[in-house]
Amino acid sequence: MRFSVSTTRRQVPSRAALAFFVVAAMPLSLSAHQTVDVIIQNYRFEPAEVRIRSGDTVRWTNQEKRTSHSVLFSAEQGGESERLFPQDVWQRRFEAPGRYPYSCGPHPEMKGVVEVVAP
Ligand SMILES: [Cu+2]
Repeated sequence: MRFSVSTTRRQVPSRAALAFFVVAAMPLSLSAHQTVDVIIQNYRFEPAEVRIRSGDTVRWTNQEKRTSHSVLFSAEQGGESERLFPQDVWQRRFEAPGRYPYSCGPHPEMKGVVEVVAP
């Protein structure tokens, strides 16, 4: 008895190779945007300066026991948040790269900066 064995090898990339190409082709812009926390406590923004990428969000949380604050940018850069009472949270997404200094409406001596860099 004779067997005739014929094997045809199709040139199909393996699953692993395909997965590699899919991952390698993903643009960096698909990476997830971040949310960065700033705590408000003892009449201070902490950290006072944050550096984020455009598209990221900054989230302020008032952790005072009884003092309310706000997050006040210049009118050209977005103006003021609502008043944040203890445990209130306010967040803002930043698109345009630049430097965004801010203060607290009721307490102008409280200062912070959001630095937004291109992704
Ligand atoms: Cu304040």
